[in-house]
Amino acid sequence: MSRLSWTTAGESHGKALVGVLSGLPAGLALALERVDGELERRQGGYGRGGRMKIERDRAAILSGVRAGRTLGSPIALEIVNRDATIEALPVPRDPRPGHADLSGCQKLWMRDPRAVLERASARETAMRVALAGVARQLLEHFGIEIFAHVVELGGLAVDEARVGEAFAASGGERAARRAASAFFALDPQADEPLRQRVDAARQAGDSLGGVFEVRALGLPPGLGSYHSGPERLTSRLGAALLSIPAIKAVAFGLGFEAARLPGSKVQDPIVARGPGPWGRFGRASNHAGGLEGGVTTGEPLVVRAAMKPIPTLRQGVATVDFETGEERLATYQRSDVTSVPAASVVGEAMVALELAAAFLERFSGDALAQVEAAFEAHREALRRL
Ligand code: EPS
Repeated sequence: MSRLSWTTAGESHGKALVGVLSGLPAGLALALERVDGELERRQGGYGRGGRMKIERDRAAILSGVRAGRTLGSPIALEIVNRDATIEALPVPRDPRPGHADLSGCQKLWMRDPRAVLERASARETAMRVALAGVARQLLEHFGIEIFAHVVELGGLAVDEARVGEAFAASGGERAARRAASAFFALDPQADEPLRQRVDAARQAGDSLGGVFEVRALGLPPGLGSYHSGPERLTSRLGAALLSIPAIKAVAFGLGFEAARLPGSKVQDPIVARGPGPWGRFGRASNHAGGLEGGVTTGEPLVVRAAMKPIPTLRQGVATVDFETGEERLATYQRSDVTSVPAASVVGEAMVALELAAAFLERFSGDALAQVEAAFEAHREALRRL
């Protein structure tokens, strides 16, 4: 048995993206169409650009699965790139601000932005979504749902009352409401104004950022650790979300608002609720966002992430020509106006991968039945606590 770990390889316009996920127990039934469903979702959302009309992301499973069940061995996935033009694409002379073009060239001592941008591209997140599409099925087996939705785009926020409503509804209703939104939002009234805002930005040759929220429902208390800083789930999930390109801020629960309120308004009182799924203790509120001391409380995990606008602009952005040293506008080929809805799918994936790892650290086993036994023992111990 090994810890859950994963890695990806592949350039944006290379032959394929590949990924390996190691450490899942043997015997987990996988619905492979779920993986492609997530990939399709990541390609969608209003405001995407020309590249998404070319690609049709589908994951092929190369190893680790037999007759629809995990073998416990590493699972290798492949997504073939249709736009596999890396050898023919020019080397840009003008590094684009906001991407890793210049900082990457400075790192490599090369005037070759293509050597940098092919891997720095957010295309790589497709494979993360595929790997998480597998890993999250372990969490779902134990009744854990991970759900992301867009709460703000281009400065326009959705109605939080509608979000509350959707989380009070069933999982199916919640998913249907999000699927009906071109922005993957839970407020049906928000789509039209958001669409207008994106259209105006497109016309102006500009781009838009936004905020998404990821929630994890059904988490048992006691995942993660307070033993050391890096082991805290708060730092692990924060790092996981900040590893997504263009993510600039992450906030748990009340987030920055907690800094502005007195302590009496921030704590989550402990209450004796009678027997619940995790024993007789509960919380009267969830301002912490489901983590205390870097450990899950049994309340939903609630985390938000802010994405900056796409840095490639049709209206042009100032840069310097590598050859002549003259200031000019960066070359524009194509880009998205916004990819906040897609980023929310990636955020969901990153939270799933990190929570699946924490889950298997707490409830380890070579085979699913062993993980189930460890999980049941925890549930029973909490009942007696
Ligand atoms: C990206 C630039 C665009 C995006 C790409 C990320 O690609 P291209 O340079 O081919 O137009 O479409 O995103 C994806 C390909 C994807 O699958 O999300 C970038 O510079 O990060």
